[in-house]
Amino acid sequence: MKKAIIILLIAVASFNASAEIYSYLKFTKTDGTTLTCPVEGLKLTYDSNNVYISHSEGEEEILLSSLLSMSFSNEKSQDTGLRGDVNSDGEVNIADVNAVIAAILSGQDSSEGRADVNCDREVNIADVNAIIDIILGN
Ligand SMILES: [Ca+2]
Ligand SMILES: [Ca+2]
Repeated sequence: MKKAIIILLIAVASFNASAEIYSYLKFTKTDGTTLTCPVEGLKLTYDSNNVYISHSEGEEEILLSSLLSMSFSNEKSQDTGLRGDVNSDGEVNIADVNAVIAAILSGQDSSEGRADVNCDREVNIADVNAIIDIILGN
């Protein structure tokens, strides 16, 4: 918890200087997922449990204890960094299973490789099983 607050204070302190150079602020969470927010109109507030991020495209909140690091970036990351998150919406659920099945049936993987969940360079039923295992927590 203390670490998260320190990271936050450093980020806020360096924010004004960096905001002129970078377009996005990237939050990395302890589960490996990332959240990328546009710097424009960005406002950070926090209480003892959460950091609240308000920006030009909406509002987010992250549990302080799940925040690993923050960094500035010039690219909006499309990859949520979450294994099995084929459609890049930040969650692994049935929609990702459907996305893999669609890739198998069409023979085309439009997910830039994310449909190959088990990383064997093929998109097939084994990847569907891999996502189901992730959903079930195996
Ligand atoms: Ca998903
Ligand atoms: Ca595969």
